[in-house]
Amino acid sequence: MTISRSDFPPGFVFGAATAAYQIEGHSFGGAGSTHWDTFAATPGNVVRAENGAVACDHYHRWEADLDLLRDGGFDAYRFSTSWARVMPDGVTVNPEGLDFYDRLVDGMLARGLKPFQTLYHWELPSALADTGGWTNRDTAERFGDFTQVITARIGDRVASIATINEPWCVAYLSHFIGAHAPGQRDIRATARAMHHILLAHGIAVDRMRGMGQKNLGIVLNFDRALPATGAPADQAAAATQDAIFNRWFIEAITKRTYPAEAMAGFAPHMPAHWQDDMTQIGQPLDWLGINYYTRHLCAADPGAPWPAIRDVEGTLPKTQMGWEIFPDGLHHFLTRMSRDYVGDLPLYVTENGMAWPDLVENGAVYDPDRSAFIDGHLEATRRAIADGANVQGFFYWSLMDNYEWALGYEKRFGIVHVDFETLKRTPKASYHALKSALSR
Ligand code: IFM
Repeated sequence: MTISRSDFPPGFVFGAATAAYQIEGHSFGGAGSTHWDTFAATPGNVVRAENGAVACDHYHRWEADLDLLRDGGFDAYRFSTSWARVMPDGVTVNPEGLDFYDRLVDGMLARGLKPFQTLYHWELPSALADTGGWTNRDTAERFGDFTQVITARIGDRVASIATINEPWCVAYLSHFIGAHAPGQRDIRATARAMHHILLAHGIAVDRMRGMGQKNLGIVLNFDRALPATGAPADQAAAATQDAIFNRWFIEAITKRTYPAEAMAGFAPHMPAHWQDDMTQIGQPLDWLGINYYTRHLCAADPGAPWPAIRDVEGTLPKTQMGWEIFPDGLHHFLTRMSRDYVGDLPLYVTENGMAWPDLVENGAVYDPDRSAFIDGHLEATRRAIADGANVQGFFYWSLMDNYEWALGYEKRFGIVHVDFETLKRTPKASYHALKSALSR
């Protein structure tokens, strides 16, 4: 890698990220059923019907996993605390679950790692899915209760807390496209989830501020939406895609409005009196997390129902996910967020990474494409800082290969390889490259 720690301002935080359901092993420690367990058990939803029952067995191997972060020279670890582990039925507290996160946070501190916590990274307790999940306003209140319980236990030791990871995935990918749990394809359910997930964010922030908690943020995912051609219809398609994906959540939080291009579809399906929630949703944040992976080329799809957008395949090199590699998009969103929405508020790149079909050969994993990917995106981050964005950290997704949701265990994002038969960890060449970059 050409870039190094010394290319960034003093105090810039380098970390790696994971999420509870993707690594812990959900069959351990008294965790309750989640909508991902039932989604995965339904034929056709997940590759080989794989689920997070064992995942990387991080629940038992967390100490060695934290050692990898410390030994790699990282400053921080972005992890999530599973609602269904802490409250298996969404309401009743499981002391074993709280104890696990207590140990984990102490383990980070003992290794000099700053704990960056995320409260919701998608494992909704099944009992709450039964009552409508994110289409039901009450789920947002229950999320506030969970927030208070986990914060009372570990809030004194975490460096920062994000409420929700990638609300677009929670709402649109899961209720409109149907690719993630609960696998709905319904515009009314989507409009409600798009609003209630933001309400959950607002309620959680309120509850934590009431407890005196500091350093609160949210993690949004962004995807550069570009018109496939210069035709006005394709430009309009890209603008609609941008409104649904990139503007909906940040504009609710910073401007207390929803973009007109997205309301063109959702307005008739919004929950009653949604406007009354916008003050609670739009309260000040301490930081904003940006997850960025790729771009999409959008074309109009005349005659199709709203949003009438068709994806056009791009020609840039792609990762194992089929996602084009486009570091410029990261620079775009970092500078755009500062300029158009949050000014000087601290920004973190909370996820960025690539999947590749890595193999262990002679005990090592050679993944030069990943090192180049990280180099390119760190360079884009450095440029955004030079252009005035207040970026304070970068987290690689992911520390280790894990459960890639509907794509099962096939897509490998880690800088540490996991053999899903033996659960053996093998740091890849990119782990060593990043370690070397962080030491310079
Ligand atoms: O694995 C996911 C993660 O859970 C959320 N952000 C994107 C990653 C890669 O798809």
